[in-house]
Amino acid sequence: MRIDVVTIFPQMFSGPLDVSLIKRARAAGLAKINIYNLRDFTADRHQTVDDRPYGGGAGMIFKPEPVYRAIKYLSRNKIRPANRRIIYLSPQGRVFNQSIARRLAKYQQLILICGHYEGVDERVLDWVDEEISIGDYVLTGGELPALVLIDCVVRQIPGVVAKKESVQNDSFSQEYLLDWPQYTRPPVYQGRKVPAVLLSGNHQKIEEWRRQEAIRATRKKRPDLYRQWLERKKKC
Ligand code: 9WO
Repeated sequence: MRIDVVTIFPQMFSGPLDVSLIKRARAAGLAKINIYNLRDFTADRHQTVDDRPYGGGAGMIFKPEPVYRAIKYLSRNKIRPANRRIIYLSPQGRVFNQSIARRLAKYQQLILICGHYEGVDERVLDWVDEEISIGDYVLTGGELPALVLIDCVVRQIPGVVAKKESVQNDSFSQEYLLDWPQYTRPPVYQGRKVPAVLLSGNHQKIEEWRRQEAIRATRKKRPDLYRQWLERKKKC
């Protein structure tokens, strides 16, 4: 998979994409992530990316031309349009979740457009396949949401997370349950004991305990998810 990011702050991407799992996925060639500066797609001497909105009001918005040139440039490859997704990160988008991540992981190329200031000229959305939000809050730009999306999508690419079961066992992956409580050594810390079942060596008992605890945690911490889980269970 290839992920191309268009931003006016490329610096924001060095660091998060150069550590841990994402770093390994890139080194292994499983995820080819490239960051492009929107200013490189301008045609004027001052590399202007923004302008004042018609109708007045505070602030600036992205001009359409540089964004169009960036999209055109990044679409100049052998990938069929059906295998490419152009995404704009904004609070107006569909709220991101694990199933969107799983769907996006199947594309050959993602082009992520990061807005800034007060947004983009509405005509930019004509070239965008989907608008995605990572939650109901406003940030200074689409860069952090792009990083969230990349992190989540890349670990869905086969081979990125070492054990196949690790990705499948995650919260949300199979059936919208939260993680079960986890413990490591020491067996007693500050008077708090690790549940005996986990030390028992009885793997069937451990599996049953984990599932019950996952259900309990979901009901307590995320009643909204618990209701969804109950609904899905009824159907099966
Ligand atoms: C700022 C602003 C100021 C005055 C009047 C209207 C305004 N709209 C905005 C605004 O929404 N700015 C956005 C900043 C434009 C797109 C990039 N920015 C952004 C993306 N902020 N938050 C996101 C975002 C993206 C995905 N998920 C959550 C938040």
